[in-house]
Amino acid sequence: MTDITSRTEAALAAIAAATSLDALEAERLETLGKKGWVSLALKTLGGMTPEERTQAAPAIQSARAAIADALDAKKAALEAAALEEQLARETVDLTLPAAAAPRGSVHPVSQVMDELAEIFADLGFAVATGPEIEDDWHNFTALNMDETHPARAMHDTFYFPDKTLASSSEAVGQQKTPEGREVLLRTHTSPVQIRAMLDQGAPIRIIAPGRVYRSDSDATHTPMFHQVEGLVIDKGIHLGHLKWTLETFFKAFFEREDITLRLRPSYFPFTEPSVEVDVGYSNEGGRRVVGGHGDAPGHAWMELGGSGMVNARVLEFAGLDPKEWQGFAFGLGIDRIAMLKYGMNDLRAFFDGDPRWLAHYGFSPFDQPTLSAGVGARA
Ligand code: FA5
Repeated sequence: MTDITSRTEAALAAIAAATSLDALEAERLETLGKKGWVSLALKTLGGMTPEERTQAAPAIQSARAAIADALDAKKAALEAAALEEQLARETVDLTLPAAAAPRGSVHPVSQVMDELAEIFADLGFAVATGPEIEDDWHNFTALNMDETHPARAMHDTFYFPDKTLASSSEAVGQQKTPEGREVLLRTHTSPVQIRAMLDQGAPIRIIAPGRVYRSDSDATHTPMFHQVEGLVIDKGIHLGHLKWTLETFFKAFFEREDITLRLRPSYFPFTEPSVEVDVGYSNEGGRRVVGGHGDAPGHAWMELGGSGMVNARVLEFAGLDPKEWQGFAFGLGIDRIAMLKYGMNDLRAFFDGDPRWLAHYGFSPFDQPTLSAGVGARA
């Protein structure tokens, strides 16, 4: 009994003095291990008479419990101290300069979007956004394309099937908004015109860059691509304002003064009159280079987007009085103007995620476009 008490005290002192997990494990084996003295003492209980056992057992069991508790507590303390020490050793000094050059690069589409926003901000345009999952009212109806309008079919729209209506024998239904409008992926950025007019009223001066979707794929068409919408609503707005705005934008964007635009009569249900915007270019060493008059020798015209005066019916759909307010709108393909500025020839490579392509055509994250430093500056 005295022997057990003194051995327990010695074991508890050794546990308290242990300075490493290895020393603690040695003490565990010495006491509670298979051949440890506590385990051996417990085994002797089997050979005792019931009276002897009643007398001896409590001391051995309480020695085992005290040693086991002390081992657990010391183990937790040693582990916590080891973690503290590791955390102190592994601190990172964030004030040190980066050891390696930045690995990622900014995608040309993101760079061109920043360039657009910079140039249009200088012309007093704010950036507006709208949802990519749209409804057919904003994407078509309010833009003067009712349900039977042939232009709806031309947009190769992705609709959302309504799985809740589908059964094995039934055709899959169309997902609808609570107002009964069909849900779709927007086919152009023009629905942002409607949202901006309904939200802000007039006057308005916005651009709306973003992703759009059409079931379409070849070297100059991808199922997801980017457009930038422009919308100006004010009093006394006419086509001259549209032409000046586009010319000023393209001169700043391509960083050339000799940009010549041709406005070609066209048709969009949401603009009247409608014009397509062509720019003069020449071929230099197999590369299209913007600039000059498209009818000049060695030159041609290239289409960059659609535009026109906002149709009076669209103003009415968006709650504005066409007798009081007029406006112009345009929609440009961002990927196409990026191809033209930075010399890529296949649009599909934009979305392959190939690091070699990104390393070649991408931009440094530190190369922020600014008008003073040049919107197309490469680091
Ligand atoms: C439109 O989408 C009209 N919403 C533009 C508009 C806005 C007109 C405001 C008038 C007023 P369009 O379908 O032509 O128009 O597309 C405009 C531009 O998007 C095209 O000139 C082209 O540059 C680009 N584009 C069209 N389809 C694709 C595609 N699949 N892949 C890449 N770019 C495309």
